[in-house]
Amino acid sequence: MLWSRSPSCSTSNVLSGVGRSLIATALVMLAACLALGSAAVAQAQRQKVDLACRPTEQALTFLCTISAADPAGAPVDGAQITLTADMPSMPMAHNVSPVKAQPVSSQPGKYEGRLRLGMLGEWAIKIRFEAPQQDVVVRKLVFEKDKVSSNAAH
Ligand SMILES: [Cu+2]
Repeated sequence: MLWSRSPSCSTSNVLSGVGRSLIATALVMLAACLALGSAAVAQAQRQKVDLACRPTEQALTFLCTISAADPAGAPVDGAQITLTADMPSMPMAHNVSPVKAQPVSSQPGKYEGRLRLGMLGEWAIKIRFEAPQQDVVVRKLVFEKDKVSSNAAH
């Protein structure tokens, strides 16, 4: 019967030559679409992170405070945060020890850590969250002897 023969014929046609590469292309496009979709979701649900640093009595040592809020604006409790620092203008030149930020007592959603930088200037501070969800936020700040400011130009 024609009916019983046609499925195997069409399958081998699709899987051979041009047909196979079309399937591969379709799968790649499908994967790309799924990746874009999940990235958009992650963006929409992303927590809000602020960073402020100030000089301490110790030279080149700065106290950095992180404020973390969930997408609805509620303070993030129990966050595991590590701070690292690099100079954008001097890649790989410095090796600042990573610092675990500690919760600030009676200030929900606030964490702080002391960063010891190798020199003054513009640094990119990387705020890495291990919990409650994985996230990495980078903020550029200009560290001076007596103040720290954000560099809006960059
Ligand atoms: Cu430097």
